[in-house]
Amino acid sequence: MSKNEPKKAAATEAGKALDGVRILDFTHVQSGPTCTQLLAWFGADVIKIEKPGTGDITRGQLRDIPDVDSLYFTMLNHNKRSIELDTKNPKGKEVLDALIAYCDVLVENFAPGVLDRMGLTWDYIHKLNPRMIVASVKGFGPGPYEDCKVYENVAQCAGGSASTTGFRDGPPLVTGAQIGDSGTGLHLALGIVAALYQRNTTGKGQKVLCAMQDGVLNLARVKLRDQQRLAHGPLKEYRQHSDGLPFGKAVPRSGNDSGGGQPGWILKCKGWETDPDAYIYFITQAPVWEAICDLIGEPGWKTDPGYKTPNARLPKLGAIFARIEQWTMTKTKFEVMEICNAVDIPVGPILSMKEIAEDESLRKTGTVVEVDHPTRGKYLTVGNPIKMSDSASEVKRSPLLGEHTDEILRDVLKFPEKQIEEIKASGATGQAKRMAAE
Ligand code: CAO
Repeated sequence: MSKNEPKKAAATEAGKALDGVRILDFTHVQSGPTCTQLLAWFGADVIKIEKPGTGDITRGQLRDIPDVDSLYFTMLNHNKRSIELDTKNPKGKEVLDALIAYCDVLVENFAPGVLDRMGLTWDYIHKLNPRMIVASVKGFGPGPYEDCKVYENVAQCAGGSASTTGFRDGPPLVTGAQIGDSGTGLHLALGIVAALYQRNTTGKGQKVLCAMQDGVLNLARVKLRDQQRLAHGPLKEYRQHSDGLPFGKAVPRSGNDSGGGQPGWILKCKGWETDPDAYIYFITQAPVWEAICDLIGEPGWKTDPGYKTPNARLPKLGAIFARIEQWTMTKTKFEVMEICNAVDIPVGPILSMKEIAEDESLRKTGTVVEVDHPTRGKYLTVGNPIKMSDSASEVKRSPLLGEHTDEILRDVLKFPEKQIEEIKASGATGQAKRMAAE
């Protein structure tokens, strides 16, 4: 086999897209772990290095059961192996170096400068393993903020999401979706896979950097589109326009306006007085305008020049959605879904997390998965949202802290017993906890 060829899949793990790829997972909290979890679901062998005794800080955060790994941790670290390793201990550093030589990709999301302080400069890593890809999440790219520590909501604010989210008369809002952390992890995973592909030709590793600000901005790109459109007149699809209010210099918060060219809004459905999620997103897509008129009992709007065309409707969107809402309020969100989809009107029921957790179809596709954990018991998680016909994702529980320390020293790095004893005696691996195989 030429050194440029990808490694062959291990016989026991045949059939996964990233079989044979070895990931040195030096990630913590959310952004990095979501990236390496995706790679693990595609078949990569992900070895997570954790500080002895405490491990990834999320193990102990937002705990719902005392002394049990939190859901925060378990839901971000499936299909990985865990080794406890103090990388500042000389013996720990010895193990780390061996892992760098063994792996294909090092993924990290430490604060800026941490890797260098550990002695892991690009030159150092590359000397040990010229094929190593070093993939990092940082809050900001090079520039005035490059040294800042960053969490999810900082990225949402700096990436243009918060200033454009919320209602125009209210403060900026962060979203429930973790676009800063999980969004950047997803971007990074793509960068890693692309770098692995390029390595097939070059034989060399490279650095892959995803700044959370950049990742959020990439997801908010339609708002930068609107910023430039503002120079040429009002944003006519924004409710602000139909309400007769002028625009300022920057893209405003647009409430529940649709981001595309098809106006939409969230409307009340039957039961909204007591159920906070009895709402539906309703899109007045131009090709189905006539069907909408028939459904809501306004057949005259099909031919009335004041309503017939999308441009004629734009200044009246508020009144039009109020009329549609009179109709949706007579039905449950699921009835509206059924009636509208039968005539191709795009609508979206506002699903609560409870409804999603109980959704049978999401369970069937493996998007919502029940996992068993030795100390927690059964819990629900989100499986791999990317489905591949030849690389099925099986969701395996997250590792206990240091569960695979011995296995990695002995079977992966193939250290002799004497060396293992010395490493353990030095305290570099803490007190390894091991569970019998389930
Ligand atoms: N052995 C020994 N030391 C270890 C270790 C190990 N196995 N693993 C980590 N450490 C040490 C590091 O060397 C570092 O120490 P120094 O600062 O003395 O060099 C320290 O632990 C952790 O560094 P940190 O600054 O990354 O951690 P923090 O909790 O202070 O900051 C965060 C957390 C997320 C703000 C920061 O890591 C960051 O900005 N990351 C980049 C952006 C990012 O990913 N944010 C998303 C987080 S999810 O919302």
